[in-house]
Amino acid sequence: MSTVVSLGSNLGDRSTNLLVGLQLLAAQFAVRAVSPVYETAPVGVVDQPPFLNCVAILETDDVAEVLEAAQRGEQTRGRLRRSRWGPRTLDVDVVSADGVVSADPRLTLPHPRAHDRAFVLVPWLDIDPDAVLPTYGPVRLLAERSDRSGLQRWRG
Ligand code: A4P
Ligand code: MG
Repeated sequence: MSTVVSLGSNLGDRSTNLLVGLQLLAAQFAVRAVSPVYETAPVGVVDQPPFLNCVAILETDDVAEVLEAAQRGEQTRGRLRRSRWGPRTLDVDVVSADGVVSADPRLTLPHPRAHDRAFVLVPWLDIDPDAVLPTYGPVRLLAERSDRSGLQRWRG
């Protein structure tokens, strides 16, 4: 099954954090696509440094394994869970897995906040222009409706 993951970092060496997160996922799953990296204004808790964000599409038989790998990746980058939505070295969220819809609190699918987050929708659209978010609809429409003002392509 095709699984979409979102990576974000706003502490430390942000681009290395994303790269290491991607490498850990690539060691376990076939990676179909990786989006460009965007620098994005923080959403939620706004008084924190800007993020680098990107999205990747992976192939897996078991989406729970992607969450486990994502959480291992977060630990590898020494993530400290200080506050919800607060600064982090690496956050890896599972955005969507084909048509799977699940309210399981350990792995809610699609991700409950992905549908209005430009930092997820815009890079996802870059690598899959026909993407659809189960329950919410075409990513192109969701991206158009989202607040894209805080996003810019990151040129390192
Ligand atoms: N969990 C349930 N469903 C999922 C899922 N689909 N993907 C559970 C990943 N995890 C999922 O996650 C808390 C629990 O959610 C885990 O135990 C997992 O089993 P967490 O990653 O430890 O906590 P968190 O990151 O603080 O919360 P969350 O919900 O991931 O935060 P958000 O909503 O992702 O917000 N602004 C910009 N510009 N860029 C960002 O990347 N990120 C956040 C984090 C806020 N603002 C941001 C960004
Ligand atoms: Mg998270």
